[in-house]
Amino acid sequence: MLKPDGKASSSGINNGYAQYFTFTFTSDIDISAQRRTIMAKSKKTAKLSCSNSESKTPTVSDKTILNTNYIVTEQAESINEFVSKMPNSSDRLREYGYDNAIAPTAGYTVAQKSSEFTASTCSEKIGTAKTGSLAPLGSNATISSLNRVRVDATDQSLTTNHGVKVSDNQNSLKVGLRGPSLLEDFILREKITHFDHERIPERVVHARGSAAHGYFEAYDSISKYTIAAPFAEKGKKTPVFVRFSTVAGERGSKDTARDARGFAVKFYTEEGNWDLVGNNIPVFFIQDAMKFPDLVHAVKPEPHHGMPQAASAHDTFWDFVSLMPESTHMLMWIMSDRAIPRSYRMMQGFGVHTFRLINDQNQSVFCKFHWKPLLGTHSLVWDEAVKISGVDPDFHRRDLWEAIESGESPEWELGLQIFSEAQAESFTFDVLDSTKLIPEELVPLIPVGRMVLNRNPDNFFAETEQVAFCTAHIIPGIDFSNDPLLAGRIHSYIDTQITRLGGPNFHEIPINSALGHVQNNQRDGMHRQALHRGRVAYEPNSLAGGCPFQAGTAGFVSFPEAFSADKMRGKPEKFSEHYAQATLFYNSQTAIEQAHIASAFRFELSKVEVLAIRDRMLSSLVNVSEELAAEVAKGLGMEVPEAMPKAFIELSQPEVSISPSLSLTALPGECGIRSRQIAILIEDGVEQASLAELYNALIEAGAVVHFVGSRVGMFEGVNGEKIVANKSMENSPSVLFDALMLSDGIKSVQALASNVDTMAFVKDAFRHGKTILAIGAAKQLLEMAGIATVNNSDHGILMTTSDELGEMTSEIIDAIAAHRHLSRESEFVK
Ligand code: HDE
Repeated sequence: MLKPDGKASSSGINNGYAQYFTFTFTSDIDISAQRRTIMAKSKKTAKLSCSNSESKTPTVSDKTILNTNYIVTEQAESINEFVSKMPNSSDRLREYGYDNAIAPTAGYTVAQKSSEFTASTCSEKIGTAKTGSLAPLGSNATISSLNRVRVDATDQSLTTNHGVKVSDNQNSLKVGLRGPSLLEDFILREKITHFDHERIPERVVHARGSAAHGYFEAYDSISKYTIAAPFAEKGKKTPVFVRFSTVAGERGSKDTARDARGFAVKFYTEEGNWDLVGNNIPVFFIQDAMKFPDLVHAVKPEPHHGMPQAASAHDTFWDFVSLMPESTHMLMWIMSDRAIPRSYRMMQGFGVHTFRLINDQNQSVFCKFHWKPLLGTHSLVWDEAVKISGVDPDFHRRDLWEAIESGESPEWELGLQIFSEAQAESFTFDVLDSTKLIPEELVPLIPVGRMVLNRNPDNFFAETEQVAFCTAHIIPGIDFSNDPLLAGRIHSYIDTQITRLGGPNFHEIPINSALGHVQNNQRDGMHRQALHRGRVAYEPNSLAGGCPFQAGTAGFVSFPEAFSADKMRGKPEKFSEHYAQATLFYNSQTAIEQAHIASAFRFELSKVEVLAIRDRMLSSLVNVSEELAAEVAKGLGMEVPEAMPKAFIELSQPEVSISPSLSLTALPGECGIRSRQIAILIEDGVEQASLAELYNALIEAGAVVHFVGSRVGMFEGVNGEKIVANKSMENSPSVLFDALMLSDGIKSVQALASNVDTMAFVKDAFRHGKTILAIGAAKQLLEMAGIATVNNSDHGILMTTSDELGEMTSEIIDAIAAHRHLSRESEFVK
């Protein structure tokens, strides 16, 4: 304790207030009570010093202080009584042995009689507009709904960050109207300083992304397999936040790059946040986390010149993967149309790794997670993806945003592949190898619920950018497998957020905070928001009644997996087989999908400058399919090389040789043409009656219909009707639409025919396999584009007259719902 002269007493307490006093303690009061006494006295003194002159120093004989001392002494006795209810560390006595390890006991805790026992300060009941009043015991205001941080400026004036109203937001402070600006302009400086620091480091991978809120709804309880909260009962809804992303590109890169897509789901459960951080592809390039930095360095822009952006078509990527045969299976997926999705809403999602599910008997099964989109799985074609990246680099972001804004909530079904350890042992591949999938024919999917995304974020930065997914975020009922790739991820995500979000308190950023319950003894760090009450930040404690106490079996208990092995670096033998599933994938594709894979390899390898790398990659492809290798070699003007030597010659026969579910065509979707973007080309003189009929039929079927003109604005129908084009061929070329309708009207068709943009529009729509309808005179536009108008067996080329249009509407809708008519593509894909 400090004496008024500032010298420390033997008790060693120095709380900054004590120096105003000279007093002594009776020896039977413990240290905590002494501290409270000091603080209580200081409180009183503060009041005194406000109302009395500086020279009036209070003394022990002061009646008021004695009175305070009396109250606190009484309180100290209560605290002593409270603390003495934990006479020993009984928890510690129980924490040994196997039984406790698999079923830890809950921590010992003592109920509090009074809130004062655990207060930081005796003055906590003194409330101001800033301090507020005493928070309910056990509460944590940094969690719960985002409402606690929503900000709305309606009817509000401008202020600085510190709440000072800003009179003039146009001019900096100057000497006179033409004089120098002044350093004292704290308003200008605050504004510019904040602006200077607006950017945070982007994600090392998956920097480019878009996200939305929604919910997961369980079809039924699956308590037989897991106690995980989202699956607890039929109809249970769990809030989710989902971020889709590309992998290689930087934050401002194009959406339609050839790439895997991230599919990360944060479930806000009452048992804590569960992040299922997956991709739209069920396998990965590498088997061990040790290789991830190498992979990412290889695919990112080459370090000497920083090119190319958001593209794998360059030497370093193919150099690396051609030397890593384990990546071959993933390469097949990446070169397939899966890597150029039509929409985030039309992608499957996969947890990739094998996880464990744990039930209330502590029994475990293995599990793989699959998301299936209700809209079906659909992709762009490569030429279209390339063109979209110029016309609208935000194509996927816009698509997701606009669909949700218009009430078209995308939906996915969650399916689980559940299998036992014994089954896993029997497979020809290792379930801990992330370059392998489990064919659905081998372990079928069990549908367990659906996910609906129905709300866009309020603020891109605060939510989409600051959301921090971590594979380490799991909840009771779910556990990791020993996949060595997963192990690295469990470390990586938390680590990366510390840099990206500026410290260890990123869990307090509103989008990341849990909904239900967060209490622990972690403290401080950059940007800390929680204002912890009390002086206890350790466990065990008796001063806070043992709180927060360990939850025992009510908390997360790791599955007790038995091990007996040598410590070593290495891979299991089954990991050495790299080609069987690459072949399975290739053989399970339709002919057109196979042709696209060959084209993609051809394109990518044609961008590789070092011929030896092309050759090495071809030699690896020979092991997948000689036909594929030959097709790619032909496209590169090369000979097919010898097959790359395999690590293991003796292979067991794979369980499945064809898996239809691996083709995009396996999921055509259940939504018809809902949310499909349809262009109707118009010009002055358009035949308005049939146009209106078509428009109404398409809108009724749920499509989004746009009138597209040579320019935006008003056009006049053949009978003087007014039609507004909301898009022009210049600002919205054909690649942005799913189907093209060419309207009737001789004058309109002639105007379109004389416009160079029209032919580009029609030819691209044709080339990209889209449904094209020509009404009446518009048939001429097809002919001009070289599209057969007689004996055309293409189901996506439709012709009718204005009078007969009504009879064709269902055929039109079916043709658009087919997504693409790729049979016409044969002339382009080879
Ligand atoms: Fe990631 N990954 N990853 N990853 N990953 C990141 O975390 C990492 C892997 C995936 O929308 C980073 O917050 C390692 C597989 C998604 O915010 C980083 C390894 C799969 C997202 C990271 C992998 C993924 C990330 C970068 C190999 C599919 C975006 C920023 C051991 C199952 C999440 C960040 C979002 C993001 C590390 C492999 C999916 C650096 C070390 C396999 C969807 O922590």
